[in-house]
Amino acid sequence: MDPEDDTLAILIAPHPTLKARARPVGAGDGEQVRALIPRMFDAMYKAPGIGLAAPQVGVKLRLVVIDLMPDDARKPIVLVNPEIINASEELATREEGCLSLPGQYADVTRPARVKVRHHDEAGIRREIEADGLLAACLQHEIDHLDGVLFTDHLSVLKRNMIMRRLAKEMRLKGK
Ligand code: GNR
Ligand code: NI
Repeated sequence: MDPEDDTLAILIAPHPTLKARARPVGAGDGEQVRALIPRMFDAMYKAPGIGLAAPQVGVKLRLVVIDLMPDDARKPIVLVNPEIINASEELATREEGCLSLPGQYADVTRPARVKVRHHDEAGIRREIEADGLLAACLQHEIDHLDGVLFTDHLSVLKRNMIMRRLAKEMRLKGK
């Protein structure tokens, strides 16, 4: 709409970058990562969504931003090179959506609790232990870094149904 809008565009499936494995952020990536983080939060809040992985904005780096906005207050989390170091045997099922599959939702089953090791925006090594929505969101975002979408956790039948419906809806919207 606005030709001056510099909001990062979010890639929509099927796009090859969404299927690619992202590479770890390294020492030489500091400048790009520092510039990207506020723009990723901006695109995520505008969408709106609760998480965004760099490959969704066309950057094949292992970088994620998350904000569940508890009580409508911003609580931004930056994850550089996140790794799941523990996942519970207990599973949980919840409805997921994805900004790269707009308008599509399905129940996804994943480990109920995870422990994630990462670096923050200052390069400090951190760990998060999560359950509930945050656990699902962390796994969903780390999947993006490995070229995996929530539809890859569904049956072939459900996945094909969603992919066809998305293609049709994008065609109708003229996107
Ligand atoms: O906004 C999002 N909501 C969501 C809901 C349940 C599980 C995961 C998510 S992440 C998603 C934003 C997104 O696509 N991140 O990659
Ligand atoms: Ni997503």
